[in-house]
Formats: sequence, C-alpha cells, structure tokens
Amino acid sequence: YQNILNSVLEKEKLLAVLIDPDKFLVDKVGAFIEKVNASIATHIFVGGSTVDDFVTGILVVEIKKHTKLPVVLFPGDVTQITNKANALLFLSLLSGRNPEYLIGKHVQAVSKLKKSTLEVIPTGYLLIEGGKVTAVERVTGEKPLSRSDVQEIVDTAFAGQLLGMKLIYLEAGSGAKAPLTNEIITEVKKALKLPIIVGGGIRSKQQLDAVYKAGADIAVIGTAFEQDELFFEELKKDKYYENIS
Ligand code: 1GP
Repeated sequence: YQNILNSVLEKEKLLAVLIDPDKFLVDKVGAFIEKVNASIATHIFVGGSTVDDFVTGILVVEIKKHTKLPVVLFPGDVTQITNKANALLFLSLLSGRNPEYLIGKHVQAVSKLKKSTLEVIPTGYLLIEGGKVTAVERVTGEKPLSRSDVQEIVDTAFAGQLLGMKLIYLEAGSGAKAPLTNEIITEVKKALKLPIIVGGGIRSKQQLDAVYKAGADIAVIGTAFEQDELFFEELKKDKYYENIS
C-alpha cells in the first residue's frame, strides 16, 4: 500500500493486469507473464467471481516464478485467499446492501488471514452500470449504481473513506461495454484523498489514457488482454512512453 501511495505522490500511474483463474490455463502463464513484464503493467491482480477451490494458489505460485511484480488478490470469495500472493484487496461491496458482501465474507476470512502474511488492504468496491449484467451482479445479487447518478457514486465512495477504506475501486464490471465516464472518475478523485482504482471495459490505449487523465491512479485491464494479447504491444514500456512524451 505504501508503494501505491508513493506512486500517487509522484503522480505515477499504475496498471494492474487482471488474471482470472477461471479463464486461465496454468501452462499458458509463463508466456503471458513475459508480455506483462515487457509492458507498463505495475501489478498483477488475481481473482474472479467464480473460481474452483485451490486453483488460485497454484496459479499465483506459477505467476511468481515468472515476475517480480507484486501479485495482489482480488477475490470473489474466501476460497481464493492464498498466502502465496503479496497482498489482498479486502473488498467491501459498498454499492450494494447485501450484508454478506459488506461484512459477512470478511468474517469468514479471518481464520485464514490470521495465519497469513498477506498485506490486507481495506478497499471500498463500487459496482457501477457497465452496459451489461456482470458476474459480480450475478454472484452478489446486487444491482450496480446508475452511471448518471454521479452524486450517489461520490457519496458512496466518500462514505468508504470515512469508514477507513484505503482504496476505492470503481468497477464497471469485467467485459463492460465501455469504461466508466471521465465525469465519474474525476468527481470521485476530486472529493477523496484516497488512491482510486478504475476497471471494467478498458480495451484501448486511448481509453486507458482517458481513464488516467480523468484521475484514476490504478487502471485494471483483464478482458482486453485475454481476448487479444497483441494489446500488450501497444502497452510495451518503450513504445508507450515514447507515444505519451
Ligand atoms: C474486472 O475491472 C476488472 O473486475 C477488469 O475489467 O475485464 O473489462 O478489463 P475488464
């Protein structure tokens, strides 16, 4: 977390590549991570809404064989918590009113976390309309916040800050039709003192840059890399910085 804060202070933008254990074959990890290493990615997030037990641990071990980037758990359930990662986003679904996802799963996780060395980062998680029904919605039974109700989004994020959350994650949902609007990101960033994570539907360099410009500190991309690994070419370290300078 301190590394994230330092980057925010330095105005450095961070990029997390999301690997969903449910969609990833362990024997493909090496080649995929080589591409991640050559790109501007700074973090690897691992998690998904529906993942079989024990798969996450095996995948994280394999990922760590190929990279020095921090591996951060972004779990859909308690079973995805593994001590093999570096940190855990302890997500509370603030946009919903389902107690299981606000505090229930967290209580279930305690016996595991007490034995682990994972850095636990309390994270306020806001699901916001992304143009299609997302896995988060299906699993939690919670509706997303409306894109047009920016004040409700800002107030929800602000309540998360008051509750002591250390990060706020604005989520349009994996595979969202479009990333969140600049207005949503800018208004949340303006109102809060916390680093802001933005994910869902980012599929091009232009969209990534727009999300950063609007105020995202960390962008998360999953689907675009799963569907087209050539996207890594556009985000290669040398090429990316050449293009923005
Ligand atoms: C999903 O925010 C992440 O939780 C990433 O979304 O798969 O659409 O990139 P995408």
